[in-house]
Formats: sequence, C-alpha cells, structure tokens
Amino acid sequence: SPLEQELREAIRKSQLRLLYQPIVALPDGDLAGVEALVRWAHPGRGTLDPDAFIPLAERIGVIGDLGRWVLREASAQAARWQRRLPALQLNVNVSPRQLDEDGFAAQVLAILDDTGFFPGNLVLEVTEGAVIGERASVAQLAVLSNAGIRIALDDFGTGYSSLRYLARLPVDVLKLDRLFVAELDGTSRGGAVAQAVLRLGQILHLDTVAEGVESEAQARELTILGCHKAQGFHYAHPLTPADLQRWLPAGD
Ligand code: G
Ligand code: G
Ligand code: MN
Ligand code: NA
Repeated sequence: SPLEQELREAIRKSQLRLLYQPIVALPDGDLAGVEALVRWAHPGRGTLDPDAFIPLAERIGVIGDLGRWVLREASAQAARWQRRLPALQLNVNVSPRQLDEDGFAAQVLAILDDTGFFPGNLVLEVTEGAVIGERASVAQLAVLSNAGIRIALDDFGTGYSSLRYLARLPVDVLKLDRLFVAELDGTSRGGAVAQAVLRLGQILHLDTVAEGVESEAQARELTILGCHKAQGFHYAHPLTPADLQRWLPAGD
C-alpha cells in the first residue's frame, strides 16, 4: 500500500516527531517524569497519531527501526533536560513485537550508552500481547531490568492476563488504565478496580501511575487510594519539547 511505502521512508527521512506528556507526583503535582509519544508529520495528511501507523509498522516489520529511533531521540532529549532536573524519569513505549527481535536488550543498552542517558531513569512501558509471555521476551526484559532499567505494565487491568504477567516479568511500575480512572466518580462501585489495582501495587511494592487523569476530583481520590503519580489532561497534554521546557526549573 502507499502508506506502507511512505512509512518506510518516514523513518529514514525524519518525519517522526516526539511529544512528551508530564507525569507528576501526587498530591503536589511536581514533575516526576515524561512519557514519550510518537507522531508522524505526514507530508500530505498532517499529523498522524500512533494508532494510525504503529500497527502498520508492526505488520510490515519496521517497528524495530521505529522503536530504535524513538529511544535514541527521547533519551538524547531527556539527557539534556536532566541537567536541570536530575531525577527526571523517561517513559518509552515498547511494542511486544520489538521484544521478539533478538538483540533488543543489547540495542537498548547501546543507545543509552551513546546518548549518555542513565539506565536507572528509563522506564520501558510494555503492554500485553501474546508475545510477551514468551521465554525469549522475558529473558530480554530480565537483562534490561538487571541493568537498572525499570519495566512498567501499561494500560494495566484491561488485558485478561495482566495478573499472570506480574508473576512472569520483572515489573516495577503499574500504569492504571484511564478506563478505571474515569470511573472514579465518587460512587462506591465506581473506582473498585482502581482501588484493587492500587492495593495490589502496594502489596507488591510497585510504583503506581494513574493514566488519563482529567479532574481535580479524580486526583484527590487517587491520592486517598495511595496512588503515587498521575498523568492526564488535568495536568498537561502531550507537549512539544519547547513547551515541556517550561515545566523544568530555570537553567542555562
Ligand atoms: O499518544 P497517543 O495517546 O495517541 O498514543 C496512542 C497509543 O500509541 C498508546 O497506546 C501508546 O502507548 C502508543 N504509542 C505512543 N508512542 C509510541 C511509541 O513510541 N512506540 C510504541 N510502540 N507505541 C507508542
Ligand atoms: O496507552 P498509553 O498510556 O501509552 O496512551 C497514551 C495516550 O493517552 C496518548 O495518546 C495520550 O494522548 C492519551 N491521553 C493522555 N492523557 C489523557 C487524558 O487525560 N485523557 C484521555 N482521554 N487521553 C489521554
Ligand atoms: Mn504508555
Ligand atoms: Na500503550
């Protein structure tokens, strides 16, 4: 298809862009980290969201190239921001297909070495897919975990095997899916899943991040439930690097 050929070229011709959405500490709202979110600045169609091209990238086998570009760009950018905010965490999404490829872990470590980004400040966000249970993928995540990189389960609670992953993968962070944050409406049934997931995080001593926080009421409720961090339009949309700068302490 034409889009397929265009996507192969987009990666080579630097038509991809990254936005960065702030992740804040609860309850004070201080910047704790950013999640890198890819966009395609398509020459004819305007800006395309990942849902329009990540599945295609996976299907035609260019997700590895795309993922390496994202990690290199994001870690180079975040290394510069860290001069102003040394504790800044960088979250990068990883598709299950990337974990399939031999050498994924070695490539991640090589890119961090090149960009000078400290592994202890990188969080790789993985979503479940049949593949993640495979032994080779688990082994790659173990290598990365041993190097100090943290692993987050993204969209936690939406997949049928979320709980099984907790046992099999070296998980450090749970990202509570925004579906369950949206249910925090003050009724006793609303929020049951959020409460259970956050309790699970406490029992396992995991960092917990709520996604899709859109109101102060949700932020308050999440704080009461012991959630550590939050991300969502209530705080900020995904931002260009220039706009993200304003979240950092003043510097040189
Ligand atoms: O940015 P947006 O909310 O539209 O992202 C939609 C989906 O695309 C999310 O599930 C997100 O995890 C995924 N996504 C965003 N950036 C990347 C990326 O760099 N790599 C992969 N594999 N997925 C991404
Ligand atoms: O699956 P993942 O968490 O990586 O998806 C991130 C996606 O969620 C991005 O496309 C981003 O634009 C979107 N997003 C971020 N904050 C909010 C929010 O507060 N509400 C909604 N509806 N979407 C959000
Ligand atoms: Mn994510
Ligand atoms: Na995701």
